[in-house]
Amino acid sequence: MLSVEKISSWPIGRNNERFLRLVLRLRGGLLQLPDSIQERRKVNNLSDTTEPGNDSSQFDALAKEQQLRQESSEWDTSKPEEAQEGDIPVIDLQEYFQTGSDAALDKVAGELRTACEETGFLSIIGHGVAQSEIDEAFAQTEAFHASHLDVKQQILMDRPDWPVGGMGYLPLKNRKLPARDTGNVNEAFIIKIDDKLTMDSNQWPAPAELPTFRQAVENYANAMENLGKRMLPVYARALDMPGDFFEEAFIKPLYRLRMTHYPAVPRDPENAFGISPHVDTSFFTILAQNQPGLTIFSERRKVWINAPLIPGAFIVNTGELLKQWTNDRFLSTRHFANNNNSSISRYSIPFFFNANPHYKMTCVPSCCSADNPAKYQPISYAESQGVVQGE
Ligand SMILES: O=C(O)CCC(=O)C(=O)O
Ligand SMILES: [Fe+2]
Repeated sequence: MLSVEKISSWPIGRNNERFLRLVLRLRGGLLQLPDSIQERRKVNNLSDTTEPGNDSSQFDALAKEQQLRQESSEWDTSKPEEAQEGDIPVIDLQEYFQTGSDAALDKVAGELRTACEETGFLSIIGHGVAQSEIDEAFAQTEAFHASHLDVKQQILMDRPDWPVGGMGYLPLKNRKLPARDTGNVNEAFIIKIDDKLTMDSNQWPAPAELPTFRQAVENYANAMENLGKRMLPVYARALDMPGDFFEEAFIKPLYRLRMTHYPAVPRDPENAFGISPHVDTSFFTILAQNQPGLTIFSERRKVWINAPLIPGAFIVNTGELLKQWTNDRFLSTRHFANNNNSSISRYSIPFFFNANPHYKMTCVPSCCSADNPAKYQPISYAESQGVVQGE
């Protein structure tokens, strides 16, 4: 396991002063994140679209993150229970995807509405992504993490000589994504795409080491983007809106694909989590997992429940972006993960799907009224969740 000394020897600052500050904060067990919104925007490659007089300038993303972080430290996660039937609804998309019929759309939209209002998590089957493509993504995730540490360190996330932050290799016991006092006992490879960032903007491992990696990751990311877009009419109809309601916002969506390894280690004395309790900042997240290990909070039963593994299914959860867009109608549910199996590595591949970073979200009309006014001013992902990146 990596010590703070080891971490502090990495060249993660953009200049000496900033680097020193980071090391000092690390040693103090504080956030490993830039101080100001401006620095966070730079690291996350987001332009500052906040204009004087724009109401969204009043949204304080760092304050929101700190609030979420504070709340998460108060959650009692000590007694998770096994999930009961119906805790995480299973939605079959096959008929709608195959026929495209209005009746099939209405049926899945009704199921999705209930799931998003009551649970915030669901499983999808009949999604059309070939099992061979999912298996290949896991094989590549495993191969990447099995490669020598030097291969991974060459593409270290936020290294000073790579222009865009938040992509590449995130080491074990990282205190980022989400930022917490105890490091997250996972390592990850992350790509990020948006209206300006392409596959070439990302950091890739040397082809000599992993020759088929990049193509397989691109294929899987494209399959997820395609699936995400095909699901948008279901979300629109679930909110009593026309099927194409979200289309314009997702012409150039921002997404992140994260290939995570949870090593087989005993729960550590600091009580660190595989990934600490958090909510996602996404519109929605599509998660594939090879072993159980995800635990979510059931708002209905007010208990933490262990999510079962359904072979071939994806778990989908609403993030903060969609929660805010729907005036808090759709839940963004807290969750964490551990590797509960002490002898086998766990791998998971979440795909975080967001709108175009600069698309202004105005409260979905069916979610606000004179009696239920909009709680949030029109705001874009870049101005709000993009700075937080808490997933
Ligand atoms: O690995 C998992 O099951 C969940 C991962 C997760 O919550 C995340 O990366 O945001
Ligand atoms: Fe998450």
